[in-house]
Amino acid sequence: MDVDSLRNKLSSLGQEHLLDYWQELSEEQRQFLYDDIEGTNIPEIIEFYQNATKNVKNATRKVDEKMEPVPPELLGSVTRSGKKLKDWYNQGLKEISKGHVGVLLMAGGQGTRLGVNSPKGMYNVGLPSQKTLYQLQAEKIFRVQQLSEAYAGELGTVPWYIMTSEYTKEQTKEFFKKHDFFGLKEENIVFFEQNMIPCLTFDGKIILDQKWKISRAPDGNGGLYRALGKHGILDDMERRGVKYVHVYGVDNILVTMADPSFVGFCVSKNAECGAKVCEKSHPTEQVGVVCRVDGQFQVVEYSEITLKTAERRSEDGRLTFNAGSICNHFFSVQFLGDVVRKHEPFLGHHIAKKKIPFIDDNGTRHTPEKPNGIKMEKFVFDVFTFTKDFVVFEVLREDEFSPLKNSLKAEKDNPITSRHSVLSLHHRWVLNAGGKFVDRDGTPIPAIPSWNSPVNLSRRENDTESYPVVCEVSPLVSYAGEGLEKYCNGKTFTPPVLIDKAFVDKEEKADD
Ligand code: UD2
Repeated sequence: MDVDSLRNKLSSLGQEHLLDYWQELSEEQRQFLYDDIEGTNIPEIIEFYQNATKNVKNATRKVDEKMEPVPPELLGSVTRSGKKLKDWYNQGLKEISKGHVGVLLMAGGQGTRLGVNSPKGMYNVGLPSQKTLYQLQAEKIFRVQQLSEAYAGELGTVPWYIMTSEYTKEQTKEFFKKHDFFGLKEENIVFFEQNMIPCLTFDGKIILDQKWKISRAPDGNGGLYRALGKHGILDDMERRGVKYVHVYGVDNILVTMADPSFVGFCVSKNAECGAKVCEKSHPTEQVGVVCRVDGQFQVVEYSEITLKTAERRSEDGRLTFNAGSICNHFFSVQFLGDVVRKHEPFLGHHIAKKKIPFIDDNGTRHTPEKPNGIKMEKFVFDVFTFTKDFVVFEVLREDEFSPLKNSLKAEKDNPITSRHSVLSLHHRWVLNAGGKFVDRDGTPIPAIPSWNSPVNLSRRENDTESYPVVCEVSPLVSYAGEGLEKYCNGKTFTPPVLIDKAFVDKEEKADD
């Protein structure tokens, strides 16, 4: 260890404080810190910081005047595209059966708002099946492969790429192993790790997490692109013949993996890049909107626009900027290749002010109560600006979007709302397949049950909340409500209902 030269180097970069506790460290800790610092490209971090702070200053000029909605010809919609929807769905199934479609899960986030120590994907929101988010996703992959085989006569594999970070890697991998990869083939699940970068004080000094360790955080979900190149993931996609990738966030319990309609729509439009959106529910809803700024596609965060712009309405009465981003994207592998090889270095970092544990001047570690520093993050959607071949696909929130962001302390996007979203959707599937529901005493449950009716209150079971109707359908039985008629038509169910493989096997046996 050449500590003197390290000290000089740090001093020239304004980061000499990293060695403040050197004298107090054990040999082992010294080696750790030495390697930690030497393994960090500090000039690059400083450049990221300078660019990111410059961007914040420039961003104070509101983007309002430059924003335009996405032109209608680039829009597909599950409610407004009529018969084309079926064609897109079938086209998507064909691509899947040819092995052209992969899914990519961004699971490197720290999940601080949910407040659990394990990766979010391991969370069980308390469905009757007790399945975790990871298991639900795995089973949807399994089922969509089956559907595409049934349609196109060929079984295509949908490889599952899972981006983890230092925070989620070990536990996620162990969890998959413990659950035998949820019935998928191990070789078709590819884990890779995103980069961690140092956390900084507001004036750009690297924070020490321990006297012998730099504080680090994942480099944002846009860290995906660097990681794809670094770990040979792009090569893996090319080797497998994957042409299109559906990229999604871990927390949306309603996510439709490799969604054939979305994939088919994007492919039919020759898009390099696509965003799935939900119509913004009201002007002040806190979601970013997909739009064009200076002619380039972009997601503009709600905090970046004025209320006047957020409230603007078009002639049809809908919000002008209504394409709410739901962290669900389509990319062609060719485009990902361009991003990884050419554009990635030009993606700027966003600054998030956070409470970052630190070592104070006396050498004591603190966890602050107010933000004391910044994490720098790239955003997955910032690559939209690099393409002209971009499309937007609008889906229904009640069918496809219910993110698990918060603990039960919050009213929205918490484990109960996630569970409720699944149960409500599956209840509708069964009704649409011709099923009926009655209470234990045989009283029919109305198709649109009221939340507080006595019928519902009697259904509380072990739950802390009542539901319209407790009804869950396993993804192994139905991916999006299809194929349920034979088990539901003309049948009467008494909640709680779980339509899973065991249920289906029993029904089929009874029919024989
Ligand atoms: C994300 C979207 C937002 C909206 C919202 C809907 C971004 C930057 N923002 O906001 O536009 O669509 O979701 O739910 O996409 N992640 C990583 N590595 C990281 C950070 C995050 O893999 O370093 C993953 C994280 O595990 C999650 C996804 O990216 O699966 C979204 O991250 P988030 O929950 O922090 O983003 P959020 O809710 O602020």
